[in-house]
Amino acid sequence: MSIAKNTAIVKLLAHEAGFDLIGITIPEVPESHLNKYYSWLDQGFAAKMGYMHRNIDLRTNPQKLFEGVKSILVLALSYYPEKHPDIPYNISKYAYGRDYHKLIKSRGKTLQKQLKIKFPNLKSRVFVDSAPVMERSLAVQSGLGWIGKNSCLINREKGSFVFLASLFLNIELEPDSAYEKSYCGNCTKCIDACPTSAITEAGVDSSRCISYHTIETSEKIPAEILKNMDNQLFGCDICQDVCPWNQKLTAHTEADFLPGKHLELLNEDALKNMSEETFRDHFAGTPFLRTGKAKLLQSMAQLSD
Ligand code: B12
Ligand code: SF4
Ligand code: SF4
Repeated sequence: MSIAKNTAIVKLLAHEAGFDLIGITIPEVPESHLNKYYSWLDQGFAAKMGYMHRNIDLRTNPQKLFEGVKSILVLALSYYPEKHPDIPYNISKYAYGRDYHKLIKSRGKTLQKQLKIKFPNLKSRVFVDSAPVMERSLAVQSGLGWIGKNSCLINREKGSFVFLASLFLNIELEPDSAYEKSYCGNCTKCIDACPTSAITEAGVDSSRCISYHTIETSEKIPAEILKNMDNQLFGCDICQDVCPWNQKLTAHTEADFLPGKHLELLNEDALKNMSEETFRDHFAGTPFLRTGKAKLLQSMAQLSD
């Protein structure tokens, strides 16, 4: 079969597996993106996420992560919801429902199975978030959108409330053209709205980002950040909420991303009286599990002080 035909089949199967956006790129990270990454690290913008300094070789060289990779299928799934659930805290939209890694991994596996039927010699691997893969960079390379001033990948139809994933494949496919344009123009809404001035020309400074302080570290939220926070318990969507490209989006239809039962017990009283075991049972399969009860209670106490 021709490369063009194979490409069409792969894209069709990826759509059928339930992904909203699909692009293809070659397994190379452009130098301009690498330089962005290095300068981000050099400025200390990874804060205490030590893992961002590790496995640089794998991160910057997809061949080393998956030997024999010839094409990368970049996949995106919208999680834009209808409204914020009625709960006592502000939480990021991505935490309303079940942990997105699970749904995306399972869709990725379904896709792998379907592809294997069409291409018996296929070898492939799905990556979502946790592996040393430069997902936003790959998304730009595969034509899905541009990197906004808030650092997010923005697609003209789906906006930026999309998760990214990639499927590394050992077959040759026709790459899409990289996204060369930015549609941010003179807009600076995200920079102006960020309550902690975390958005810089060199990217987001994690040590100032509310998302980092409420999700990625068990340390207390520094007073200087806390004083600018508006009841944000878990993550931050401000720089995306204000973005003009996110104003007329259609809500997702994923049952997994609808507000879940776990939100009913996301309050100080309930958590205080909950054993670790009950916490793990109740928050199993949600993004709150990894953050843990102690950090959530600590943030709740800080927010109410
Ligand atoms: C570390 C990390 C964080 C850190 C640092 C964020 C940051 N901006 O770098 C913290 C904890 C703060 C964070 C927060 C959030 N994160 Co996060 N995070 C990551 C992770 C694991 C790595 C990102 C990274 O490498 N950062 C370093 C910077 C330098 O790289 P980069 O942002 O990817 O940008 C690269 C390219 O875009 C390119 N590039 C950037 N700008 C430009 C401009 C031009 C002109 C060019 C040519 C290239 C270019 O170069 C960069 C280096 O390659 C990725 C998953 C992954 N494996 O990639 C998820 C990821 C970026 N996060 C994601 C999400 C959803 C979030 C939050 C929205 C969660 C929340 N609501 O709280 C916030 C958003 C904050 C923000 N404005 O960025 C999604 C983003 C989806 C999207 N549409 O962009 C990802 C892709 C996870 C996923 N699989 O879906 N995150
Ligand atoms: S996620 Fe919040 S704190 Fe982080 S850069 Fe965006 S607006 Fe600023
Ligand atoms: S708010 Fe404006 S500057 Fe920021 S990402 Fe959106 S369009 Fe770009």
